[in-house]
Amino acid sequence: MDYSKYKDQPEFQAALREMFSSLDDSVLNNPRYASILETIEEPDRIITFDVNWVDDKGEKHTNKGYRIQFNNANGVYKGGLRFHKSVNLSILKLLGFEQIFKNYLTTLPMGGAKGGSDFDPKGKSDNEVKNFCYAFMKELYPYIGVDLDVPAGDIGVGGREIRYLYEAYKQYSGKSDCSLTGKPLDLGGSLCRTEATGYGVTYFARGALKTYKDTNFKGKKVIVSGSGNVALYCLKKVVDYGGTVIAMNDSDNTIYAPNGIDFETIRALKEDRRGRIKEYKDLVKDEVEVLGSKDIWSIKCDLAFPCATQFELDEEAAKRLIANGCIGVFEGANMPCTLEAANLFIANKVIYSPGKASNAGGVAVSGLEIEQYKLGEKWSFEEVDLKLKHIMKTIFKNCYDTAKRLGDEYNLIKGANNYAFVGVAEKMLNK
Ligand code: NDP
Ligand code: 2IT
Repeated sequence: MDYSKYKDQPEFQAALREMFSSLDDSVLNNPRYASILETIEEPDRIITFDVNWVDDKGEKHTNKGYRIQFNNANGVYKGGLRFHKSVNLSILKLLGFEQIFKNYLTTLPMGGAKGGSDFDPKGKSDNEVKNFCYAFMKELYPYIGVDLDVPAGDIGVGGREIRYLYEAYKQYSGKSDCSLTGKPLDLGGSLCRTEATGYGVTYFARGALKTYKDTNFKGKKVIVSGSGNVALYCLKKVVDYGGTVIAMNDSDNTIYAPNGIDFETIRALKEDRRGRIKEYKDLVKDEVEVLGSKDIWSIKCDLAFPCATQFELDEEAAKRLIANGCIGVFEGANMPCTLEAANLFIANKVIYSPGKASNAGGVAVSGLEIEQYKLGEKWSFEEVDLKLKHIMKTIFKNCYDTAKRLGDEYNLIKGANNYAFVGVAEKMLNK
């Protein structure tokens, strides 16, 4: 595959390299898949628009808005919206491409999409975020719908933003179908969606630890990077299972708490007050050290859950984790490890799970939110959580069995990619 044509889209190029360098010869040389190997990198549709919004002083601003409808062979376009100042087409194509295969892995009927804006929600008032969300949806609403394209959250888009976006969607379209997931409960959201990605990556890790190393979370020192939606609920479930989360970060700082980070304290700081992670030190009596954001991977741990953003963990960080005795790295974020880092883990028999497999719990429960809407049902937290556990177990089994069949048991990149590529390709051929 010639990646050079994407030299101006380095993030997307990295996603293509991860996929195509992992495909088995039996897939790459199969004439049945020849045309698909050539065309799958092209999104079906890229929608771009200007988002014109007004701040609290009455000043006008314009941001870029995007929706990439990548592939709907496996069902309705599905994937989150990201609001972050770094957002561009290359990053969204990486995320949209990953989403195609992730969504197939969930076993639910969903195609792949992604979208967002370079709008920076940091330091904006609720009213400014609301103005932005309404302006964004004014442009996007004609392109989405429960049987067409169903966005959800991602970095910078949580319950508050989805509320504004959904209310705007209803106002502009006159419809109240399930055209967004991750909705607050009063707007028809699903129980356990908030927890789903973080819980899901922990369920995946639990199965992998048992299968590869015949061990569990009890007594393990764990690093969870980030401190947003995915990281918080990963911490919660790791602690439920007997592990201790000793470090987390945001883009400014790392907190190192050798006796463990308290879930409710960090949740309230980040979710309720939108505070910065270094403030945690003043909220607890325990010993807490505040370090630089990048220092997180220098801390000695047994398990690592990168849950912040793409390429946060590079080869140098991987070497340090391995030297420090880390036995498992489970991606909660999308492509947080560089391919060089991931290959180092695999070569050293550190369990490594690619995000498209281990963070699929979020979009899986989004799929269950759509299912509940279509059936006119409301499932209990326990029901959804049980279905999530089952889905994560199935994802692990399919990836692990494929890796083993290909003679590379520790290579879950191969496991996930070969399983999902063939599955998506067959859907495309049968469309
Ligand atoms: P949030 O916006 O809730 O949190 C993002 C966290 O990552 C924040 O702590 C943020 O810190 C940190 N972060 C962002 N950029 C950087 C950076 N450049 N360096 C260090 N830290 C950074 O997002 P989510 O928790 O929802 O998403 C986290 C990851 O998980 C993303 O990769 C996302 O694509 C992925 N994901 C999310 C799912 C979901 O359902 N939400 C589902 C599956 C995957 P700061 O506040 O300083 O920016
Ligand atoms: O990366 C992801 O899977 C998400 N941000 C969740 C997408 C969704 O549609 O729930």
